[in-house]
Amino acid sequence: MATEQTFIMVKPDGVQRGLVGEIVGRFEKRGYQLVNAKMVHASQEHLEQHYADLKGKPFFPGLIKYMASGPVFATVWQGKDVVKQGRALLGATNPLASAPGTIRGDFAIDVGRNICHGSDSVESAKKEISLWFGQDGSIPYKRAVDAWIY
Ligand code: FUP
Repeated sequence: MATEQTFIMVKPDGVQRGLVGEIVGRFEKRGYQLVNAKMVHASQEHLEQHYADLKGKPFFPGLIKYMASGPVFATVWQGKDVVKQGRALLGATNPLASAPGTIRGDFAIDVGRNICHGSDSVESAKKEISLWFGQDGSIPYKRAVDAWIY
């Protein structure tokens, strides 16, 4: 069975709007396995590391300020093709380009308040899981339901 993992984060607006359960539920119902989760009020330095690739973009200072404005809900998900399928569940970065039925397409209208983050590749998932969870990247456990999902 595939053990691919991705990092999915409910951003401060998603937490404030009470969308944690909705977002976690969509991944669970699809069949993906939650293998780690925590609430974090991240520092600016930590967020600058997370978004290091975007340093220099005009929206970078505003992005860091928004992400540091309140707690986020950081999660690790596991399952077949979860990086690509996780991005599909989230929808396009700009909610106005996100199809209805996706998380952003159902709950957001502004790119600067797009509710959630998902790793864009297996490589960045590894980096992000390590940045947010350190050594304890995931808590492996057997699910009886996998016999029906796979
Ligand atoms: P994503 O891979 O979907 O997280 O998208 P990016 O890495 O391109 O952007 C990261 C975050 O920057 C987005 F989630 C929202 C924010 N952003 C803006 O605020 N304005 C933009 O024009 C582009 C991105």
